[in-house]
Amino acid sequence: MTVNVGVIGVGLIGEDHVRRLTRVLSGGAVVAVADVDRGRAERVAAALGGPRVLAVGEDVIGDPAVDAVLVASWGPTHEGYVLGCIAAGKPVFCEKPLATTQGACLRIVDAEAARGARLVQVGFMRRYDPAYRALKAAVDGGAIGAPLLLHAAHRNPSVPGHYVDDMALNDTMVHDADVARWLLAEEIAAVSVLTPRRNGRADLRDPLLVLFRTESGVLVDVEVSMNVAYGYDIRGEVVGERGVAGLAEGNPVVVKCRGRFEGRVPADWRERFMRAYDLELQAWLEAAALGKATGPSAWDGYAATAVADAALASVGTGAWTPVKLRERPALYATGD
Ligand code: NAD
Ligand code: ISE
Repeated sequence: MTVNVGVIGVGLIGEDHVRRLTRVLSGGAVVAVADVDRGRAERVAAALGGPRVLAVGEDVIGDPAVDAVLVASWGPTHEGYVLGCIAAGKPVFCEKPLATTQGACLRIVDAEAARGARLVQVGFMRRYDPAYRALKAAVDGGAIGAPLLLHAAHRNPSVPGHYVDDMALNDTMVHDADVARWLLAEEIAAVSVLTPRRNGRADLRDPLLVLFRTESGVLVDVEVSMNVAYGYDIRGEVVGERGVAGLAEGNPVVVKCRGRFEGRVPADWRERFMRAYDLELQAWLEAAALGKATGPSAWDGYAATAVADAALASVGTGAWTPVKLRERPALYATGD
């Protein structure tokens, strides 16, 4: 069966997802797109298989030819589209963040839980990345003992012009919140945000040092940098009771020459996580063909945004701020 997909928002990642659905993955076809920038939607549609261009996102959700919807518009617009998909009974892949406030995420959780079956997959693609999967397998395998610390860095070479301070936490750091919850298999109980001297290369609160304390007392430190210039660099290392497990440098090849060695730093998230995006969307198509959803859930989207909300409350003072989650509905009792 071919899943006919409608895409809302065809900016950087929306266009890339249309490309992979059209040219890389199997079992899906993009039949409709919409973007508030209609010219952009027309260019993307013309370049990539010629799906129909519809006026607004709601038209994509309501289109009888669309079996499942991919939302890749700006974060604050996600809630309305995801709720629309749930109301229409259509599987939806929503790019992270699920929504930019925990109140909005809870409205989605409530709507899906009331339906009694999952329709939503959130774009936390790191869970599909082969290196992160190997790291999780190493931690779960028990060889390093119980985790005590997780060191992480999330370094962007630069960010787009519309990027504002809060996005470092509610758009970028949400990945690190999700990875910490997934790797350590527990919730984050409290957050503190420290603000060092600013990077003078941009007018942003940059970098940030974000600390999580998990329910069992594991401490997580995440450097969130928006303007490191040298490339896109994602790091993670779990310190256990008797060993450490960390993401290796991602290079398939290192060149040694003239007394130096050199490897490549990925240019951006598209390069670093290309395989992860392919795997997450292939899994989404396979579940959508059955009218279902698997992988990172609306609950995971809510939990990560709750961490971001607590982080935003800590900015300026660095005070440890509790993350208070609602009781988890039975629908989200298991990982999938
Ligand atoms: P972008 O600005 O390049 O693209 C967003 C597009 O959405 C634009 O073309 C804009 O015109 C369109 N848009 C905005 N509001 C709309 C609406 N109401 N209806 C239809 N179209 C609308 O941004 P981007 O980098 O592609 O990010 C889009 C989303 O994807 C964000 O939520 C972002 O956090 C997420 N994202 C995730 C990853 C990842 O690694 N998983 C990477 C990049 C972006
Ligand atoms: C972007 O939206 C992403 O999701 C990337 O994975 C992340 O690294 C980047 O900081 C965000 O802006």
